[in-house]
Amino acid sequence: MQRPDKSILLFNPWIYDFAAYDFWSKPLGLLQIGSLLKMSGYHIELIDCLDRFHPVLEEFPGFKPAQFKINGTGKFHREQIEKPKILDHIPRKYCRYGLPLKVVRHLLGRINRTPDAILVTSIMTYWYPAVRDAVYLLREFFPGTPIILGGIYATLCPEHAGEHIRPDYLCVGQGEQKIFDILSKIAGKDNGNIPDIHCNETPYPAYELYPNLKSVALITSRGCPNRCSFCASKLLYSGYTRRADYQVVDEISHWRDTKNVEHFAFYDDALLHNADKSFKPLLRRIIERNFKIFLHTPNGLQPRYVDPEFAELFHRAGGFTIRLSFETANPERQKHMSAKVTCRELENAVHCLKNAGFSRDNIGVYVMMGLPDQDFEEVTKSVNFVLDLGVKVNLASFSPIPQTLEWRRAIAAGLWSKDEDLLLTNTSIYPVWSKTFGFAKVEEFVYSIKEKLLSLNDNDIQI
Ligand code: B12
Ligand code: SF4
Repeated sequence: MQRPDKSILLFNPWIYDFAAYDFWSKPLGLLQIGSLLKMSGYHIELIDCLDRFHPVLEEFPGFKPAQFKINGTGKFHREQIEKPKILDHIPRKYCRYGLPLKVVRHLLGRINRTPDAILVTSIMTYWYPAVRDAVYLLREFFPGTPIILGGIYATLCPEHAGEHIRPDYLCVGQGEQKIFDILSKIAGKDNGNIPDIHCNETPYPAYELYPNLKSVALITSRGCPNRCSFCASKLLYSGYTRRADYQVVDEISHWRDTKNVEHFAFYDDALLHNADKSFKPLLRRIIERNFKIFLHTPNGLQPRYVDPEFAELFHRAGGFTIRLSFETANPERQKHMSAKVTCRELENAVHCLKNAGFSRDNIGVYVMMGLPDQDFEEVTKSVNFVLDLGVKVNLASFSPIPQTLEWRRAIAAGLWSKDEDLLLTNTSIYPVWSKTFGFAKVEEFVYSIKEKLLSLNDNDIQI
């Protein structure tokens, strides 16, 4: 049954932060839900405040669609905004990253049909003020239209989201089924034709809604079999499921052919889990199709599963940017944090990747800093260990995500409290370390590392 009389607006809010950079960012969950709704007959529109390439920018003097970097990443537009009071002590600019406010107002004003419902997504928990402002704005333009909030923040902190965002409906967890229940409630009747979302024929995320699509975020699997102490993966999805290879390859082919997309970023939590039966066959299919594309793995790969066969297949398939999850060179911490990696395994992974043809510039290793009982020396040692392997370091600052093991540890150690404002979990302010050593001292340390990395021509530091 077609329902073109019913219209839905998908909305991806801005980022409010001290820093943000576009690593092929896409609101994948929102786009998946959008495509299911489209398949079931709704008219769908999208405003993605993080779309750097929106042609509407050309209509505004002084703004231009972003420049395109060779690897598909780049800077967001940004406007300085008032810092929330609780972050007043941080001597840095706080900004709205993404499309300028007046451009978003213009896009909203251009919608000539009041939506029947608005779907808003949310990503980092500490970006909630941007979600709140987006909801205010949407209410100003479409008073009376129900607003449904979902996503990672909504799932990890539902009470907080209910209180601070006040959506009309809140979706906690996976949204594919729940959205139809919510829309039924709104319509006051059974929604009828819910598409079969268990089969492997789920529609591709609604990327066709982007007027100028440069990169696509893909997932081949959902969930993670590991249980790292700092990670929220299990809280977001406790199972582990995979898509069929052919479906992923067909999706790549579809966006390559219809939208000329060359950059594909995998958003999987555990891309290499059971790789012999999953990701390797997928790479073989990609190689057979000879797509001429660039593949990126911004989420760290587990070094243990990087073997010569994977490295070679990935290189031949178009592998371009690789991130490896290491976190620390401290063997004790490796054991109790995740038991997912050892120093030897990282060495081996780097060796395989270099042998397959990947250069230093393509390989980045995540080193974590700011954990509750971690000191500067451990981080320095870990950074040096990675640099000695001749690859790049990506510093990742620890954020105590509510309900994770590391969050509990921080509370038990008296370094954190249950009721801490989510804004203080922002990675840019080194949440736990700032409390232990003071922000200024931590920043000094981080800058010393940054300078060291820059002196090695490392221009891709993520902090
Ligand atoms: C891909 C990813 C990234 C990408 C970018 C993601 C993006 N969109 O911009 C990269 C690699 C760049 C990244 C970076 C970081 N990330 Co990250 N990332 C993820 C990851 C693995 C997947 C997110 C995703 O897209 N999933 C797939 C989609 C399909 O799922 P989904 O969005 O949840 O959507 C479903 C539901 O939520 C719901 N839904 C979603 N929206 C809506 C809307 C409505 C209306 C409804 C009804 C339903 C609904 O339905 C969808 C389908 O079922 C998550 C972990 C995870 N498992 O989610 C971490 C995660 C979000 N990242 C996290 C962190 C900490 C980071 C970093 C800060 C790490 C660091 N220290 O440097 C950085 C910084 C980010 C930044 N400044 O941009 C944390 C979040 C912590 C927090 N406090 O919120 C997570 C949860 C991982 C973790 N450690 O536990 N990340
Ligand atoms: S391997 Fe990655 S996704 Fe899985 S639990 Fe550890 S950090 Fe989270």
